[in-house]
Amino acid sequence: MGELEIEKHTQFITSIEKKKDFDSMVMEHLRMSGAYWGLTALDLMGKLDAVDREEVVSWVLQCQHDRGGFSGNIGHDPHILYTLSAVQILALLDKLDAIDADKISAYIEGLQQEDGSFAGDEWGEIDTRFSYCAVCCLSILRRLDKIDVGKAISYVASCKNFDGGFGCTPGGESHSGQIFCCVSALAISGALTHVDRDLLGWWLCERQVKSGGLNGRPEKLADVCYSWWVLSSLTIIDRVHWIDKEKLKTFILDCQDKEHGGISDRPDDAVDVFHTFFGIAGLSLLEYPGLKPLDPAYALPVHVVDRLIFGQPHKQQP
Ligand code: GRG
Repeated sequence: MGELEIEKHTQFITSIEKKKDFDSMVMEHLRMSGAYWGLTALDLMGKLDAVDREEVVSWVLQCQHDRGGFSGNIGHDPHILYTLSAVQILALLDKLDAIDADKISAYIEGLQQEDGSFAGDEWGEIDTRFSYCAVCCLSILRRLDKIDVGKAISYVASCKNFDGGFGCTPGGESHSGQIFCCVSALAISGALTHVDRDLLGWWLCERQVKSGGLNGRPEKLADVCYSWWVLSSLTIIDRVHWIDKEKLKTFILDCQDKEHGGISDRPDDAVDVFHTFFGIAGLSLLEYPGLKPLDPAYALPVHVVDRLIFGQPHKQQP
């Protein structure tokens, strides 16, 4: 297992920008989320100074469109997913004053539908991921009152299943990724009463397999990214002690490329920035020594959330 290779992971993340390989080409349209994963991972490791903050902020601002939303890269179309990533990056870098929060709020407000759900962009796909993006983004901007929060909560609650989990739309299969989105959206909106903690906690802790890793739904393979999607949800509902934390820690550390840095989905697979972030994020929730704590609902370091939302240190609601 060994230790978390902080120096190697820092090198891996900061070298991504210079690479012109296949991975960077296929990720070009979602660079904003890639930047959020990389920068947040660096901050958790105490290595954010390895990047040029001004350069990052200038690029983020160039991705904003007239209607207020952000795209995944310059020259692409805006989407709520990248709008959240952009706002998270600016929050992380303490640069929210560089943007017009009312304009972003108007863009998000325009995506809310009559039933309370959210479209991802002008093309109208509906998914509880977008409900989370809307609620998280507006909460960071302190403008939750710009949408119909009651309807947003009702829509998310309507996606709850008999097993305690949540899906993309009403009746959709429970999946750990969607559970993170729904539970976090409800937590941020102060509506966790819609969650059956014991039933959901049981379903989530059943995600741990023999290797110690977590899968996203029954009969699927373990993947490091579920260390975040499952563990953040368990943290919010206060049921982390229902899994074997040491075995999960070992699984994540076994997914490191100890020579070149980076973390993969499973041991010995190719590393990427998505799994590197979610591996480090999972370890942070497991209170791995030397890592800063990450807020399970906002997916931002606790010190950032404290500064933005609470103005002082806080504890997650029990
Ligand atoms: C700020 C952390 C953060 C998130 C923003 C984009 C988003 C909001 C949430 C995504 C939630 C989600 C659906 C995650 C799952 C991603 C994933 C690995 C999907 C793979 O699905 P399958 O069906 O994999 O290919 P399984 O593991 O089920 O076989």
